Amino acid sequence: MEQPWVSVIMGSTSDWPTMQKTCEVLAELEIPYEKKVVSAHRTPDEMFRFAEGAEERGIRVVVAGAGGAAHLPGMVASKTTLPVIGVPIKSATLNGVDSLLSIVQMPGGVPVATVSIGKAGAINAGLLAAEMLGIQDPEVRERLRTRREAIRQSVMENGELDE
Ligand code: RP5
Repeated sequence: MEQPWVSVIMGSTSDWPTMQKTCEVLAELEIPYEKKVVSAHRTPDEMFRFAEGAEERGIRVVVAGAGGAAHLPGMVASKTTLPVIGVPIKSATLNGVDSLLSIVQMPGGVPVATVSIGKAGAINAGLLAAEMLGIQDPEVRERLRTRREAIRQSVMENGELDE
């Protein structure tokens, strides 16, 4: 199997419909990734093992999705100097504002790059991971440029509003 560059982790299988969007973007940009459930609350020892071993396994960026009291991205970030992108899952009770605040409010010293709540955030997490990898990989940069151009074209062709 191809060495994954990005590890997409999530606190629960219930996060998958959101985190799938990150994986779709990575697949589209031909970036090798792995995906797994790692829970800060339910599998804390496995979470630490994951975070401590990620760099040695060749992972370059971690995308972590979590909902509610969403400790996963911050806890993983505390055990690695790989960049960690946090995706706040849209929770049922507070619409993901709980997840957002839990992830974004890291104290100075241990960063988590936090994207927006839900599927838009998950898409942007995949793109942000690709942009990080693109710093050193011209092919990834080119694929990102092509994707942006397709978005521009789509707006140019379909953006006229009817009278
Ligand atoms: C978090 O608790 C997960 O990230 C998930 O968003 C939330 C609810 O998990 P389940 O009860 O659906 O497994 O740890």
